[in-house]
Amino acid sequence: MAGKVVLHYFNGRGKMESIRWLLTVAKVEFDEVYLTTREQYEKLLSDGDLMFQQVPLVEIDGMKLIQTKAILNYIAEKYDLHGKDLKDRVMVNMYSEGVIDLMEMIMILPFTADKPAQLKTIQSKAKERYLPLFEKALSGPIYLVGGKLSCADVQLFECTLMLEELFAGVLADFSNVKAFQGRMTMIPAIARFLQPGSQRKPQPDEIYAKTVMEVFNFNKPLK
Ligand code: GSN
Repeated sequence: MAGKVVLHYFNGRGKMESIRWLLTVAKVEFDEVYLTTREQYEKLLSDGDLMFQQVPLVEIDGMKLIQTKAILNYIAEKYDLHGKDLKDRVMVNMYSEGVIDLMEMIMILPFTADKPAQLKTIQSKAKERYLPLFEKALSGPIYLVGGKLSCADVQLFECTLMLEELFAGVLADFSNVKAFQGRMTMIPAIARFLQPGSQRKPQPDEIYAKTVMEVFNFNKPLK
């Protein structure tokens, strides 16, 4: 019997937060080991746990998995959150990849030298490229693909919350996306995760950014 799922990452959102969200929706409990020191990272490296010397690392079903998208896909497949057939699955993956592209722009904010410029890019990409597409996809259907909840919905939902944190009212012109967000918050596991005290992480702060920089020996902003 495989033990409890264990996440190895920083005590912050980053690339692990979508995994936390998906496990939550799949109703899978997880423990977390927070990476706070360079020594912990070096230990994971010397133990051979990080194939590409990167986290996230997730212990699940007796395996130690790396690569965020591979991990998300494994969880989605296992818990029936990956479309009903091959054709739905490729659509789920297309939507997912798009949302991840946008979320990655947000994720690098704490490490970006010119934050105002990055915020401007995120806002225009969100309003001109991503939200119009999802507004159309959700004009009628309850979920993005095949009338069935999938990892793409969970990621889009997470992304809409991130966007609203940065740009209040950003969904004002996207009523279908806003309605979708409202429906998603009614899913009991999601409602619980949104409550204070859950394993959901807050917006990145200075401590999070400093820890990441120290653990990886990065000494200047990304760009
Ligand atoms: O998606 C993935 O899991 C990989 N394709 C990328 C993982 C990654 O970039 N991990 C970072 C920390 S999380 N933030 O971006 C990482 O471990 N960087 C250390 C390094 O030396 O690359």
